[in-house]
Amino acid sequence: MEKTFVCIKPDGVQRGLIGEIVKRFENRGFTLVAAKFMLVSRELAEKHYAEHVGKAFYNGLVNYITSGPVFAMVWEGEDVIKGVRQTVGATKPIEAAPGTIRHDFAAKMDRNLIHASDAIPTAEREIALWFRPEEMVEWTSITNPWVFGKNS
Ligand code: FUP
Repeated sequence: MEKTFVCIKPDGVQRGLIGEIVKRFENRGFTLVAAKFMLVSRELAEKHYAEHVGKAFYNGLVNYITSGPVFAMVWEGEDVIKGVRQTVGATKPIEAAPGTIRHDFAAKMDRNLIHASDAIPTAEREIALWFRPEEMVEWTSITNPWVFGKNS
């Protein structure tokens, strides 16, 4: 099943939003398959944000993600990449739809609480960057047929 990488950034951790955010993905029926609470090294931050090298906001972005602990996760489910991005909301919180995490808890792009992969190749790259294979827990949630079941 499809997997995506999600990271609650230092502002989300400092503001005590880990439980609230995890609950929203659990509520949708997605399955948590890896998680760790950690500090992000400059090296990891630079690899994660490699596509933004040279942009005006790049240094600030690396400073932000390395400024305190983060909660990194991998979630699994049908269309989980799209579903998680939908629950996260637009990059600029002021443009995020009501009910999304960024709408409900954030005010500006520089403190937008959370990262989530935007496509299958990105998700594969980010999961491999942040997690070792042995940190991934393969399991099947008993709710799957009630969330991802198909009528026949
Ligand atoms: P998202 O996938 O929604 O996290 O957004 P992007 O990958 O486009 O951007 C990554 C991060 O860079 C965002 F969380 C915020 C930051 N950013 C800026 O600070 N300025 C910009 O103009 C674009 C992105």
